[in-house]
Amino acid sequence: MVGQIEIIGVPLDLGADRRGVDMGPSAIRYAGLSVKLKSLGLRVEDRGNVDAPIAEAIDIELPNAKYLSKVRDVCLSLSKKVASSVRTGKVPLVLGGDHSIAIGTLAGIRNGISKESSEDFGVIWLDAHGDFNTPDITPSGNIHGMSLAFAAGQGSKWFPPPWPKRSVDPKKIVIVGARQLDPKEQVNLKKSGVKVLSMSDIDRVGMMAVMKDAINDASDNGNNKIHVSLDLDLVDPSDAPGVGTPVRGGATYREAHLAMEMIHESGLMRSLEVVEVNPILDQQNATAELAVELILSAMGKRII
Ligand SMILES: [Mn+2]
Repeated sequence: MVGQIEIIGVPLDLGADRRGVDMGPSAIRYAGLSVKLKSLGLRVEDRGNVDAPIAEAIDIELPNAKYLSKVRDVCLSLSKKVASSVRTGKVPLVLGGDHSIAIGTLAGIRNGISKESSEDFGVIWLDAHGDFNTPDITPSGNIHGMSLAFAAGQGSKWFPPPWPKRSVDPKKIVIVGARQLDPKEQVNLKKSGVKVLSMSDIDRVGMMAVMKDAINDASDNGNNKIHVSLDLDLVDPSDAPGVGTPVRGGATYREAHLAMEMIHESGLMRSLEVVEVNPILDQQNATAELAVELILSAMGKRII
C-alpha cells in the first residue's frame, strides 16, 4: 500500500528550449489526478505549485547553462518541499515542468532522509534522453539535458554547497527507454557507471526483462527504495504527442503501463516525478491523460 501522497507542481520551462511544459502541472491536474488517485483508496494532498519565473521576464545568463540561477532558485524551493514530505513519511508526487526540476527533487529526497539512518535510494529514469550532459559538454545549454548528471555528483560547480555533493549514487541509477544520446553524453554515461537500458534492449528482450533488471539494480537487489522519474517522452509520440522533446521509436502505451505496474508490484517506489508534458503540442490533453493513467498504474491501479 502506498502511503499518503503529496502532489507538488513545478511550472518551470527554463531548462528547456521550447515553451509550454510550464503548463504541464495544470494539464495533469485537469486530467483528474487527485480524484482518480483517491478512487484507488489513497490519501492525497495537493500542496500547489512552487513559484517559477517565465523566460520573457528574465535573461539567459550562461549560454552553456541557460537560466542557471533561476533554475537553481526553483529547484531549491522544490527540494525543501520534497525534503519535508520525505521527513514526514509521505510519498512526494512531483509534476513538471521540464526535467531540470529533478535536481531539486533528488536533492530533496537526499536531504529528507535522516543522516543517522542507513537508508539509501536509487533512481529509475524513464526517458528518451540521458539528461547526462554538463555545461562543459552540452550541445544546447539547456539544463533539462544535464539534470541527472548534476544529481549524480557532477554538478557541484553549478550547484555549490549547501546543495548535496551527490544526491544519488550513479551505480544505483538506471535509465530506461533511451534512444537519443549526444556523443559526449554517451562517453560521460559510460564512465559514470550509470546503467542504460535503451529502446534497443526493450526491442530485444522486452519491457518485462528490462524492468526486472532496472528494479534490481536501482534497488541494489531490494536493499533500498527507488525514486521514479518519468519523462513522458519515454512513450512513442503517436501516443504521447504533447512532450517537450518528442523522439520517434518510443515505448508503446502498453509497455509504459507494464513498466509502471512492475514498479508498483516491487513495493519499492518511494517517490515519483512526472515531467515534460507540453500542452501546446498536445492533442486534446491526451498526453496529460496518459500521464495520469501511468501515475495510477505506478500507484497500484490494476485491470482486475
Ligand atoms: Mn528527460
